[in-house]
Amino acid sequence: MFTRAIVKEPCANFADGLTSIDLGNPDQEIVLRQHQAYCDALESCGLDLIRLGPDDKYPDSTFVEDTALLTARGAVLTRPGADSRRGEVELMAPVVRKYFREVCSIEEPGTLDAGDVCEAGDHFFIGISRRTNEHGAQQLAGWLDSFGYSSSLIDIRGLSNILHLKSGMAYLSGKRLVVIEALRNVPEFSGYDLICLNSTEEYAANCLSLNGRILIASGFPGVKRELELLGYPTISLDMSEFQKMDGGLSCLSLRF
Ligand code: CIR
Repeated sequence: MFTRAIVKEPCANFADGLTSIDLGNPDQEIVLRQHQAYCDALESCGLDLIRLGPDDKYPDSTFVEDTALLTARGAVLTRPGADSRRGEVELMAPVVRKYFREVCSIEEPGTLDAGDVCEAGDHFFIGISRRTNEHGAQQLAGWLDSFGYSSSLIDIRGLSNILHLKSGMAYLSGKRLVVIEALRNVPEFSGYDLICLNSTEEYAANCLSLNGRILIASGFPGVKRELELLGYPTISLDMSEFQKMDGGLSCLSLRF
């Protein structure tokens, strides 16, 4: 069960953040409205929110997920792959230390964005991407091992359509994963039950399983139907403005 989540309000210059997609500029008023709806959804799943104020120094800082990995047995502060985001970790560190006794860090030359880390029960999939390098992934695997978790590394550098591993997959429950087509044949997923999304619904792969419900991006009826047929109640959220900045549902919070 998750009981808390850290969220951070989008700053006024959110539109100056990093992006690789050409979907236009986010509209700040809608950004704030969508962020509030996201916070409401977390609360409706039973989470108490730790709300951090906006920080104009870091336009991408509302994507808090990338700054830390929070597990039931300890936390790891990351070292984001993008220079413009590295300072976000310093701001997050005291918040994480307040709630976790065991706090480790990814150190140079490692880089790691926690958007590349997918927790699946006691196992973690770690993506090696444009942001997370092999040093960072190996350091994290070591920390997870010291916490008693297993992990496997998945190289996604050849996949141009996803920024992070979790842009293309999510863990639901038991042995069930949602994946995009390009990840269907990943050997590390053998033994898992895969829900494979068709190419028009790939953005919805970044869904979020929270205390028995699944938050999904709205506008993807196929995934919604499939999840509901499998017995998962869903909550749909409009994520249009975050998608413009390469962000998804998981990126906007740190759950623990
Ligand atoms: C970035 O490029 O770093 C941000 N604009 C988006 C980060 C999305 N985070 C995530 O998928 N965990």
